[in-house]
Amino acid sequence: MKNKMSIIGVPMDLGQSRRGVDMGPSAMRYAGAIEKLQELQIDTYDLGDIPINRPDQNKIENESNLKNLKQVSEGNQKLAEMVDLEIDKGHFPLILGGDHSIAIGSLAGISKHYENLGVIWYDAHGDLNSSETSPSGNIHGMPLAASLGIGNEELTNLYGYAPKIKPENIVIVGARSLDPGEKELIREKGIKVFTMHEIDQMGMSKVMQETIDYLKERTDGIHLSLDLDGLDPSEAPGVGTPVLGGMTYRESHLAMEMLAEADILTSAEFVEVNPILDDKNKTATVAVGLMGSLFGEKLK
Ligand code: B3U
Ligand code: MN
Ligand code: MN
Repeated sequence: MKNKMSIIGVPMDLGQSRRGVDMGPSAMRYAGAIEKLQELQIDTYDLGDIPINRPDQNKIENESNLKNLKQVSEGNQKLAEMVDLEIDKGHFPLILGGDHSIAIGSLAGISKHYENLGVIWYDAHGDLNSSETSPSGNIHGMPLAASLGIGNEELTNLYGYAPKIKPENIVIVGARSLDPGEKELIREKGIKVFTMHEIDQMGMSKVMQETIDYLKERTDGIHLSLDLDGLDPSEAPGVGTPVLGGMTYRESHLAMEMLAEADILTSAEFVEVNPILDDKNKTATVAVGLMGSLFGEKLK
């Protein structure tokens, strides 16, 4: 991994309906994210938080069923530009969310630099909905589909190109809440998914080894998109859409340690930490602990 890391906070809560996830970057900073990275002798460049515009409550700007489409795309455009620039400098981008809609901007900025960007989507959800299949109109349920070029054009064509990624370069880990349209897309595109069923049956070690081997041979860069709701709500309660039966704290640390050892990541993001719904900043603290394992705590 590159030793220079740029940290970008994205206080975005407009991709879903519960307020508070905009405080995710603050919560992870407060839990010691930057200090943790510095302890690991990483050269950190903290770029602060991207300004996110609020929707004007007096104006109905939305013509589609997608909530806050304009503000979500504006925020993501800024994020894409910033990520692109940091990679140009040779830095590893670490993005702190914010709801998962920000992955649209992250991937838009990152993917410019790779022919075959791999993505590990660590999440209870598939985030593969489009405006047609979404049950909620929440854009945080759409970033993976948008990055594949599926859905509303303002999202799919963000940063002026589409698609950002290819279906065969994606691995979803921890899924246990998939909508019918998402299941259909997974089947149609042949997306590799390790649901909780596979994790229970095979064990996390084998799941991660297969994920690493699969992506290593076909990609030229790998982004980790880690949604804290991938973990079980008993261990990460501060998330907007908790789903029972998730990956444990221990399984998650093992997954991060295996990624550190394989040394394959070129960018990462931690999203959906909501301190308002949390128990004494437990979820942000778990996120920072996972960053420790991901960036080599056990190897140093
Ligand atoms: N699949 C549902 C729920 C959801 C997606 N991502 C989260 N929740 N965090 C949807 O609204 O698209
Ligand atoms: Mn998600
Ligand atoms: Mn999720």
